[in-house]
Amino acid sequence: MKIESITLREIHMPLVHCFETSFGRVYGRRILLVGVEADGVRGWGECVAGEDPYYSSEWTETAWPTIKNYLAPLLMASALEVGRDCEARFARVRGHRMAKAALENAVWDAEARQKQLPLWKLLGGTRREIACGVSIGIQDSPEQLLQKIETELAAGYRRIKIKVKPGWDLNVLEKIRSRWADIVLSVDANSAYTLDQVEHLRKFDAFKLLMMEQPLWNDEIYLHARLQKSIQTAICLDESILNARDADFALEIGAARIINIKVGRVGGFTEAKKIHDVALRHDVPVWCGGMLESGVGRSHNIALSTLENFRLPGDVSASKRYWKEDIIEPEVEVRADGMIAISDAPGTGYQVREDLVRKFTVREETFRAGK
Ligand code: OSB
Ligand code: MG
Repeated sequence: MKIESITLREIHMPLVHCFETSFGRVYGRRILLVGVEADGVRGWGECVAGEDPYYSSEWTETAWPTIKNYLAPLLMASALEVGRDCEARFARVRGHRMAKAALENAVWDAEARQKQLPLWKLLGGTRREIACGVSIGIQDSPEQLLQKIETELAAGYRRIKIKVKPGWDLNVLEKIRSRWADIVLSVDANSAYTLDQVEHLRKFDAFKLLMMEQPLWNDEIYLHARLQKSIQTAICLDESILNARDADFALEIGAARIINIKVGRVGGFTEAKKIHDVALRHDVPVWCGGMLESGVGRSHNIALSTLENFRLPGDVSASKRYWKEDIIEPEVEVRADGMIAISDAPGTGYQVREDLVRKFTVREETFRAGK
């Protein structure tokens, strides 16, 4: 594949509901989309970096110049065989995984379209439907949270995950469990606790959670193993796992019993697949995390979730939970049984609505090979 040009765009999309984590609240997204042109086909990728450097050190404003000045020129320097080759091509650039993933995934997307294969098959997936959960942000009141949970359960979602932080944790879990004793329930702390709070974290065991996601520091694995020895609830690592070596280490020392794979956080489909394989070898389930993606990133998350070890419901939910109008057609729909049906169409099975992309674009730049 010879990449002839790469178009980088920033689009603005207001969220239907604001989303609050232990980092703060977001009302809308500034999303970078990339389009790669190769041998007459266009592949799409989404950079999942946030508006601020809170979830990770990358954010919208670091991704743009990293793609423009380093990654796009590397990608267009010479032809590559397949999407898998991007990782080696980008290796001299340290970090910037979300920027790398946007390009790498666009190349996989182009490769699937060129080969007239569904992306999920190209990735090695086998599932014909995937299970969906929802991630519910911190609300203004516990009553508001209960109302949201009720709505999502009625929509069929198979796992409820709530965001927690000190002061918004045991009190709300108490209320949720007294109303729904048996629903599949998780918490995500986004590093809101420290190991000094082990006694407090042990109290989560009473609520029969499917998992506790990223309780401690984002750059720490070992201390999660210490915590896991002291609590019954399964720890799931998100922020701490940046590559397959991290995953292998974490599982070997018992720092987690579950891994959340986000394709942006780990630098693209190639590394995501490696983490999937490492977890499978350890007989540890993985699930697909979300980053409030537009339909482009969402459709890639769906394709990835068809791999066999994605054994738990992902944070891959319907377009309408996030957007008044998503930029793909059809929009992502979740069936009443909480599943998404996987399409047999070539590529992602979703078409990018370029009219809407243009409408939402606030800046755009095209880079060409040899320039
Ligand atoms: O930690 O999983 C997270 C959103 C932004 C940043 C981090 C996280 C999240 C979510 C939302 O939980 C998942 C989604 O619905 O896309
Ligand atoms: Mg998380």
